[in-house]
Amino acid sequence: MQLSRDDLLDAYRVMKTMREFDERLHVEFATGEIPGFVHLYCGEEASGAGICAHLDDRDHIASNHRGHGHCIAKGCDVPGMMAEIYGKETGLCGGKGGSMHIADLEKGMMGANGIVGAGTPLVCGAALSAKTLGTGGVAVAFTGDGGSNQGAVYESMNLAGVWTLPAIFVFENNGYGEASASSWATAGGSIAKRAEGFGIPFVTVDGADYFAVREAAGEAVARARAGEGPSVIECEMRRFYGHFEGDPQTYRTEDELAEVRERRDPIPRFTARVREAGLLEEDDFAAVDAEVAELIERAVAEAKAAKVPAVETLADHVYTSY
Ligand SMILES: Cc1ncc(C[n+]2csc(CCOP(=O)(O)OP(=O)(O)O)c2C)c(N)n1
Ligand SMILES: [Mg+2]
Repeated sequence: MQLSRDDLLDAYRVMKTMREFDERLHVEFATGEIPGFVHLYCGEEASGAGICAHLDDRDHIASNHRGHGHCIAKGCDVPGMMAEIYGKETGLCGGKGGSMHIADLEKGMMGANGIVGAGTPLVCGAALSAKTLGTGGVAVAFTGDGGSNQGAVYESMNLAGVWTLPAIFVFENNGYGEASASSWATAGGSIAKRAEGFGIPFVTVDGADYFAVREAAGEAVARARAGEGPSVIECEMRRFYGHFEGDPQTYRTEDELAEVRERRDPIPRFTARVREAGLLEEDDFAAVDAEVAELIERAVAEAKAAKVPAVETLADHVYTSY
């Protein structure tokens, strides 16, 4: 796979933005100023970035409760996301959705989702629409290892197989569903291999390796755009933090946490490869770092300064009539 300088800079910018966004939330959430729950994507960046690198405005994604990274990869406005998480009226959903319901339909981001496994049926809808209208679009569902055991996921995979939909089911296997180890909770030992029963091509990749994810996603997207139907990609990775902010992580040892940061961090693995190949210089990384730092600083300052939604708007946007 030969990537241009711009591709590499974009990849680094997206992963770094995801990382800094959630690292900052880790700090800000602890102050008590942010309502609701947040689930951080730190350590998982290569998956969302590598998959969405192939997507454009025709394409849709559906995310889960750990959705900040997916939103950023699909081009959602970062200050708008931050304001949404702070519950402010300037947020992408007017401050009424919060972390687990960030959506931006204009960007093809159909929403983070607090209902585990619920993104997959939405993706079948988007894929059916793309196929019917002939837009060439594809739709991608991001689901966790825990979510992979939801019935709706298999109904969706069956439907996508039956209708040859341009749908891609990405399973982000970070080793745990809340505190349950996926090795314990996954019958048969492989999430990806379950696709075989539906006649869907599948692959398992190192989800901390941006290049591996990007390559697998390229094949799946090409297949979908060519009218050859759905694919399954399982990305093996680890999250750096707890299930949610505040999780004491009694089910993980200190050694495991240290090992994860040392060996499974997708960002230094990406920069090392790119440096070795002489494709980007220190100054290039530093320029992106400065740009991202400025963006996150501005996003937090604007979110804090913004107003909460007016009481009179309480019932607005809650129901839709079609
Ligand atoms: C239908 C449903 N069941 C249970 C929950 C509670 N819940 C929230 S996140 C989660 C674990 C999800 O694990 P996984 O899919 O592996 O995603 P991860 O948190 O590891 O990214 C559970 C059980 C829920 N939100 N929705
Ligand atoms: Mg998980």
